[in-house]
Amino acid sequence: MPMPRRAAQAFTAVLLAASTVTALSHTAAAADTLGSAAAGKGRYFGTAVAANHLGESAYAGTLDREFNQVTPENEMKWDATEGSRNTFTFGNADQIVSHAQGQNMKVRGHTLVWHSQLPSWVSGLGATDLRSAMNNHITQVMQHYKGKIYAWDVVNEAYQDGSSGALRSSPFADKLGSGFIEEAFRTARSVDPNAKLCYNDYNTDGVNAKSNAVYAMVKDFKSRGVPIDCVGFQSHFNPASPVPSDYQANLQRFADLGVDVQITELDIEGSGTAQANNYSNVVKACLAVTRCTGLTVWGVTDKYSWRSSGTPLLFDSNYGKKPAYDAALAALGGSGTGGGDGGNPGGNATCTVSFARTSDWNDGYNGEVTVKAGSAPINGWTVTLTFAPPQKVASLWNGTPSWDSSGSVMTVRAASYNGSLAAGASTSFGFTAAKNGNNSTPTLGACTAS
Ligand code: 9MR
Repeated sequence: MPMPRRAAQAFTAVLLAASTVTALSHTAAAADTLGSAAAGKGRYFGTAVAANHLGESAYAGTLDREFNQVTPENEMKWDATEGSRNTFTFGNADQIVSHAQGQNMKVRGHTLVWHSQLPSWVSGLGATDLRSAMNNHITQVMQHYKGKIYAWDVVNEAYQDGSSGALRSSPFADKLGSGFIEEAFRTARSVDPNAKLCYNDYNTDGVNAKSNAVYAMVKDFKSRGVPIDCVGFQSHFNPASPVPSDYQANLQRFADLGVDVQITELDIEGSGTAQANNYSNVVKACLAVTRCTGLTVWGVTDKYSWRSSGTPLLFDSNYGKKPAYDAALAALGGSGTGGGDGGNPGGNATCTVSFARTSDWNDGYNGEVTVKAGSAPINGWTVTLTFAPPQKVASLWNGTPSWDSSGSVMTVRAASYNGSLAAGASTSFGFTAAKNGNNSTPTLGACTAS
């Protein structure tokens, strides 16, 4: 539900701004959840899910409201499903699948053949035994879920990082050779011909030696008729591993090989504007590639993220919508009711402002004004501050100031570089004021957006 206080604030801002706002084009009935907005673009928007959180009402409530696809985060992995040879355990994964079916969500099966979360009995096998164990695992697990899975990550993370372009060392590669991937896909097709069969990996999000190796494999599979339908790009991003500039181009070159592509484990460490812009860019990249059929974030909330300290997801640990959420929703063409303008009709370009005194000394102080876009992207903003005479602004940064004739009302427009904000994103400008004997705080006027 909308947050009444913020909605009211933003609505006031819209009323005040009405005469100066340039309305952006507005879809009459814009979708207001990630899943419905993505569906409007012919895509799904999903999340990784952990069975042990499904009993938490805020978790399940957010999941059911926002997402229309799930990937079990750990429950379908080899260690969870076949901890001892030929004894299969599906309880936790079944819980996720039945929850998803009840909500009409697609399920991505994750994952059949992976070097990690692999029970030690598998690593200990000789080649012949390993081959039959691998094929048996694929067969039993896929058989159990036949008809319920739209896509399987048949093989996960088979390639090395770095420049070698080689397969990573694993029991499968080391004992069966590179043919294990082809064999896994052929077995998978024979078990459930209706499931999409995907290869999934990380650090393959841009064009690099690793993605080139996967590309060569997919191209080879397509040319020889080895069954493969899709490639998953995990997209785990952080400052050391940012969204690559050729992300979209990389998705496109795989799509051009005749496979679907998906963003499968998206999370982007960070906060605020930077994180929001990154999410927006990733969503836009998928939408720009016709065969990019959907996106999955790697968890519902920062609270349970595998990288929780990097706050990489769309909902904070209290299930509040983050600027990244608003940005993702806006990029999908949706319109939010949470972090932005309260979903008011026609309220497209809106912003809100807040003020902080960031330092203070005898004769002066520094002020910082944070401008936050509402639930639609904005192209410009204007903020007014009224100073108590004889205070004077001595300098100002990250904005373009002008003064009224009295010299005490300052209007600040965006600088050339910080007027465009993704939905929910923020920026700030700062100034130094001379107190001239008056220590009061300036009065902050409404924010207007265009
Ligand atoms: O999110 C998963 C975390 O809970 C597990 O502890 C971890 C163990 O390997 O796996 C995480 O999920 C991984 C996914 O299955 C494959 N790509 C990388 C993901 C993050 O490590």
